[in-house]
Amino acid sequence: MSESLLRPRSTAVIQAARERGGAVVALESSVLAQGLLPPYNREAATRMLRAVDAAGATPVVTAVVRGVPAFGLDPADLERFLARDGVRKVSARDLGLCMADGADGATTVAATLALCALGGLEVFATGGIGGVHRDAPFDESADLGELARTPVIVVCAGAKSILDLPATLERLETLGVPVVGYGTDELPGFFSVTTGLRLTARLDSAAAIARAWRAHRAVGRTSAMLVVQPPPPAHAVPVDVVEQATHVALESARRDGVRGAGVTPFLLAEISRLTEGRSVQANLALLEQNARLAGEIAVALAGARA
Ligand code: PSU
Ligand code: MN
Repeated sequence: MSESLLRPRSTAVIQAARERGGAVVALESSVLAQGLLPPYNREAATRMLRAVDAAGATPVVTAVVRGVPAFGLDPADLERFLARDGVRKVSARDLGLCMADGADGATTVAATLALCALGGLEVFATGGIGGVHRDAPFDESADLGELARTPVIVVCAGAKSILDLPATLERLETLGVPVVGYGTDELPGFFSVTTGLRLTARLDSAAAIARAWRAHRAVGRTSAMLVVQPPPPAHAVPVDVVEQATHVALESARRDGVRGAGVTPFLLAEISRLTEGRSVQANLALLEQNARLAGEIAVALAGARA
């Protein structure tokens, strides 16, 4: 890693975490600055940070802070990101541009993976990854390409339900990204528990995931490994409710001509409105649960290294 590229505090955060046994979990910031509206984005940050910590690992939110890649946000920086005040949505391709402009950038899954590679982080928790969009198969999230080339365990609730999930699963296979169900044999539906899409791998403990990860790396694989778990059933939204809202939201996006990086935040906000906030409660619950599992996996990996 080129240490000089990072804020001094970031280097210190990673160093301190390594000294505590190396159990570190990266968290993205686009879900905070673009994916969820206030006050829910603050709740998401608090719940995820606590969950990683409670599992015995160190959480680090990745971002570009005033042009500098950062691992861990100072309280004042976090406030700016939560206020969504001039904070860009930064994918992997935007990192250099955001840095050169000295701007604040909230990192998507793709950009967070790029920063994980830079900082040597191996475990990352998010909500749902991007993937192949419905009715627009040429609109494929840059998350997929980065997952194909970045060796990081990504804990999520599958791909966001606004996407073409069968196509996304096929692309992950083509790209050589293993998809492992944690306590499930099927791909979760992000806001909902089931999709009916069968997975080819299932592991039921953090230790088993850590073992599979070490083997994946030992055999020279440089792709990510997706670990998927459904949202907690108490907060999940029934598939038909999500689908109905998604159809309406997609129609609005088409009508308003929403394009590019704006599509995902627009659809998530519309679905939240249409489900009267149920999707947001599911999103918060699954983010927390994913952060906890990522913390457990990071602890299992660190234990094996010690
Ligand atoms: N997970 C959530 N909410 C989000 C996201 C993930 O629960 O808003 C973000 C992630 O940062 C992901 C991005 O990388 O949505 C996908 O955006 P796009 O489809 O434009 O690549
Ligand atoms: Mn896109």
